[in-house]
Amino acid sequence: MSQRTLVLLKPDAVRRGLIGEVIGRIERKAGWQITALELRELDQDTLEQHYGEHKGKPFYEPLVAFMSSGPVVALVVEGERVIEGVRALAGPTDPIAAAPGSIRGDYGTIVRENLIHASDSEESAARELKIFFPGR
Ligand code: IDP
Ligand code: MG
Repeated sequence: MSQRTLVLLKPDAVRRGLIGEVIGRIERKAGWQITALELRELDQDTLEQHYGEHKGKPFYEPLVAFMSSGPVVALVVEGERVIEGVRALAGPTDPIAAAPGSIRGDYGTIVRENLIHASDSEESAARELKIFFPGR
């Protein structure tokens, strides 16, 4: 089933020079296409919409500060089961618990600075794509 998902390479990935590494892993999956890609800084309003579900949690404010600490790369990826697939490439939220071979498992140590965001369901993907790439 072909799907679309929203991927963000977080400011740590951009600062550490891992854009190519992370995008390369996505590109090498058979049949997936990157159909939009942009380096951009995220404003508070965008982050509030994007991470609204986490508002009020202890990690919310530092997360928003981190996500606005430098540019991110926003991508739309399309292809077979891409929502589940990019989440699998990323690994679980905590990079120490993430298996080696996953993006978070290979490059992360800090939960907040876990390199990549990927939509977690069709509903989230539709909502997040509208925030980051309205009209596409
Ligand atoms: P996900 O990115 O794997 O979907 P979520 O639970 O949706 O994880 O959390 C969103 C982001 O908030 C995480 O990717 C991570 O950057 C940050 N985060 C989540 N839980 C914690 C925490 O316990 N401490 C610090 N940061 C957290
Ligand atoms: Mg999430």
